[in-house]
Amino acid sequence: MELKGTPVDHGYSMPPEWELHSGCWIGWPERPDNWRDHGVHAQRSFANVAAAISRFEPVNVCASSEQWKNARSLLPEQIRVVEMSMNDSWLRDTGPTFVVKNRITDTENRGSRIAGIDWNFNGYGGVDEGCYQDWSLDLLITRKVLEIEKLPRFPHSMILEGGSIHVDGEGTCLTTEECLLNKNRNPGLTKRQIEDELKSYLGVKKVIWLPHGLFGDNDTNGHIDNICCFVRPGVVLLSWTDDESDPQYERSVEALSVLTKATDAKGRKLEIIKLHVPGPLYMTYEEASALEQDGNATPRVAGMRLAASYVNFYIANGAIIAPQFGDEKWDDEALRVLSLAFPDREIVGVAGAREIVLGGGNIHCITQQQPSGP
Ligand code: KQY
Repeated sequence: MELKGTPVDHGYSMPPEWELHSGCWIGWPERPDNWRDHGVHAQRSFANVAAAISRFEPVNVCASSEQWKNARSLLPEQIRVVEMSMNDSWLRDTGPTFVVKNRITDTENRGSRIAGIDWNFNGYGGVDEGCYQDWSLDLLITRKVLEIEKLPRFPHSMILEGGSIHVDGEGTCLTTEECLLNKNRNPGLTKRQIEDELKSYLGVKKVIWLPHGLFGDNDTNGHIDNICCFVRPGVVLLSWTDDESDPQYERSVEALSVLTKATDAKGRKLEIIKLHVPGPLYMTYEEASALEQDGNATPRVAGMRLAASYVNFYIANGAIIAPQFGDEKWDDEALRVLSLAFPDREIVGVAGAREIVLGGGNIHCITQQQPSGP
């Protein structure tokens, strides 16, 4: 069902990721120009992420008709596998941004307590600058998920991917100028107009803009979910490097400076926790050669810097599902920092995150939480 007007008009807002979920949605990788060896390695990593999350909340994996049987065979029984066609498998960006109605005392409020925003999508920047040429199937994913769940839908004409926003549930949104103000997304909208849309769709009162995302995150033009996220209201984790010769250093320092000066919607200064990036990691020749690149997607070449960051984790009910890249030094350090940041949650590291980052994102990018609602 399509709802007219904005989520805020109807009393909805986007809850923070740490609020209770009724489940999680994940896609299934298969396109051979993005996932080496026809996705077999990435599929194992996606399956490990899905299995890890399913210990804490119900998981739905969406796989194409060609891949349904394979996905079913690689996933634990308790995971629901839904047949769904898609151009690629980033449900954070192509699935619904769920919003909930908080005003439980409102007697007029008889509708669903949960709805989904169906943002417009252009394959991460359109035909000339995006990741792939045809996103017609991705454009239908949100509608399909909401139909399966029988939830109302708020369509929006603005191009926006879920990985480009984080909210604290108390009125603040974090995002990057590099992505949201990029001319390959919404060239007709000013910064002020984009802020206004975020306010009336997410229910936020203040937007904190970081200038850039993670170095090397060219696929998404710097999604926020690789560089910075909320731990709880007033506290953020920031992708960091101590290596001044790494181009990431300048970006982390720049973000630190903005965050240090910022106040959130409640007027609080932010506590900033640094989370060191792995590597730096690069695509190898062997990895690049196992891709079948036919011109329908942006070339992925040996030597390219991988957009690898530990900030790209998923907050499940009672747990943090965190990427592990096989980096002897920084994998353990990330788990340590996350366990201090989230003392009440089990920290679950998932090995094989390199296979996901080879495709351009990580655990947060492939997941989409569905809130339980009030
Ligand atoms: O990181 C993400 N949210 C998605 C990355 C898309 C990459 C496509 N090659």
